[in-house]
Amino acid sequence: DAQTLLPEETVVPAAAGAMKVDGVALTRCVAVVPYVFCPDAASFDQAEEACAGFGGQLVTLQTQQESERVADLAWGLRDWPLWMGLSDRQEEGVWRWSGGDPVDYTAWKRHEPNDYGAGEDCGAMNRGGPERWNDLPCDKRLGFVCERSGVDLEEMDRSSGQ
Ligand code: 2F8
Ligand code: CA
Repeated sequence: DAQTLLPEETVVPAAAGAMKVDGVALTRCVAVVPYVFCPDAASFDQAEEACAGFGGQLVTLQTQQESERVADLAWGLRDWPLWMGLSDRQEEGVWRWSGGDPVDYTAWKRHEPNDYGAGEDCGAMNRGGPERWNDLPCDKRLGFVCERSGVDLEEMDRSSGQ
C-alpha cells in the first residue's frame, strides 16, 4: 500500500475529498510536502485548476535532484506519465514552467519533445520510467503532480471541517 512506498512526511489530505473539479477524481490525491500527487485522469488545464485548489500549481522541476525525487515518488504511486507544469502553448518550441521559473534543467526522453501528430504542447514526467519527460496533447487525461506554496495542509483540513 501507499504507506510502504512513501516517506514519513506523507499525509493524505482529507481536504481533497471536499474539493471539486468537474469530472476529476481528487479523493486519491496524496501529499508529500510540498507536493500533491493525484493519480486520476485530468487534462492539463483541469490539473492546473485542481492544483490551484490545493493552493499551488502544477509542479516545477528545476534541478536534477528535485526532478529525481518527484519522479521516484510519482513512479512509486503510479507507473504512468503525470502532468507537470511545463508547456509551450504560448510559443511553439519555447517551453515555460507554469510559475514562470526559468527552464534550466530538463530531462526529456530521447527524441522528445517532438510535437507529435496534431501537436503536443504540454509536458508530462515519467514516460516509460522515472524522470523521463515527454510532450503530449494538453487535452489528454493524465494524473498530475502539484507543488503547494505556503499552505499548511493540516490547517486546510481543519478549516474544511475534516
Ligand atoms: O514515439 C514517441 C511518441 O509516442 C506517442 O505517439 C505515438 C506519444 N503520444 C501519445 O502517447 C499520445 C508521443 O508523445 C511520443 O512522442
Ligand atoms: Ca511527444
